[in-house]
Amino acid sequence: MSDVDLAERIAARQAEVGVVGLGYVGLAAAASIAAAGHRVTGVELRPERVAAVNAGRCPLDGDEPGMAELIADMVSRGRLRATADHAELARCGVVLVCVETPVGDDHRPRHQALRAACESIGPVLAQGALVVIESTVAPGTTTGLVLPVLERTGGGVEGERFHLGHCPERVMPGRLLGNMRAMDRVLGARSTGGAAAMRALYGSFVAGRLDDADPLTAELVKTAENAYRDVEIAFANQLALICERAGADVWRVRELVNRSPGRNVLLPGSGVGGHCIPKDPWLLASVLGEDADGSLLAAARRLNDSMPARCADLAAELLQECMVPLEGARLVVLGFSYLEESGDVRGSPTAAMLPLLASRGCSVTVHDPFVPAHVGDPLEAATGADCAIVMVAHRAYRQLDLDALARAMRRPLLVDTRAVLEPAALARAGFTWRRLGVGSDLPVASRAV
Ligand code: SAJ
Repeated sequence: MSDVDLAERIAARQAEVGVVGLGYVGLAAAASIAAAGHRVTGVELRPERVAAVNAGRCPLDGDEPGMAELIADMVSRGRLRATADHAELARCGVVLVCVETPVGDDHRPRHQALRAACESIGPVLAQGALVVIESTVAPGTTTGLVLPVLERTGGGVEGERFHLGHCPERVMPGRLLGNMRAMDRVLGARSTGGAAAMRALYGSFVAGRLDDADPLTAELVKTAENAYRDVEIAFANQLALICERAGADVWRVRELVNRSPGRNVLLPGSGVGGHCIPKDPWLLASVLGEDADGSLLAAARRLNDSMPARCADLAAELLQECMVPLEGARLVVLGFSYLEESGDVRGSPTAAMLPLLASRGCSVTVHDPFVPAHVGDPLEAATGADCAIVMVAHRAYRQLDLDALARAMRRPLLVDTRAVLEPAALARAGFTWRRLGVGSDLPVASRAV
């Protein structure tokens, strides 16, 4: 298959597309590409996921607007099917790789799943097919790991036996299909033929900009955009810790800083969770080898990962100031997911904080309107509590009846790590409270309990 043929066949919807890995990214890609008129075969190791897709169901947790309907429609039209057999990729002119690329406890990239996928793809790959890595990988991985595995197992060199590219995904849980269609994409291709084929494919379902680059640039762009966000959040958290020590109010400080042109201090908070932001800075920093741990990126990661402990300390300090023994204190933690209005608990800062409270002898009740294990009436969860800790800026917490909350609790003490509750309303309801990033010797409406 010549380069031009492949691009033309893709544009004419005559090249079947394989998608390896039907997780958040792979499923959104498979459904979107099928919706653009291509035939798509998803390859997935988990049999229950293969069965769900072939039954026209969406196997993903959480609410993904339009996904279930689109999968059902594409499967019924015969444009999308799933299998566990990599051999079926032999029919495909394009193969997307959307497998997990985690980092270990040592913060080093774990590419086992990626390597295994490439080992399975190489032997069955059609002559001249395009392989695109969509997974977020450490810079240098596409050429340093994927290329040699595919050349060895495919029995030929890139540019002749197959084309290789990297097009990092930019999708967020809860907005998968919308992001898949709207977000700009970077086409990291190794050859002009590969670039033409990538542009033919992504141009068929992406409404955003398509920017040409090489694979290394594309890897750097993806890991850098998330590392940048992590450093921005770390700055906000660092400023919060400084304001606490200085006896100032970070929420007012950041508001005034952001009046300055070109400034945009993000929001301090209880920590940084999710699947992307905590991981991608380590993928980027891995380029530094032994120097990674001393990098700005590592410092930002350590600071953001220290925030759940700071939240536990705030509760301990407040209880101490109000002469409530920590041992045996009953706490209610409001928010378990990593992000407001979401049930996604990956990297939950609350999950990191709970053992720290337990080690101090506190008993804890957790509430979260989006996490099945913790749903219910927040007032019920707060019944008899000595202190409440707001960890996630869920809308439901902004709308809490604070008088009713104070009545339900044994003591009206509260820590607000996301500045979701108005101080005046807390004072009116008789609370004594601490806000993350606000010095404890600032005048507060009431300290007596
Ligand atoms: N967070 C803060 N303060 C902030 C912003 C976020 O503490 O000012 C915390 C959140 O509470 C959460 C974590 O950081 O625990 C991550 O939040 P996020 O808003 O970055 O949301 P994510 O994890 O879904 O990040 C995704 C990323 N998108 C992709 O990887 C395609 C990220 O690049 C986006 O910038 C982000 O969504 C977004 O803007 O929504």
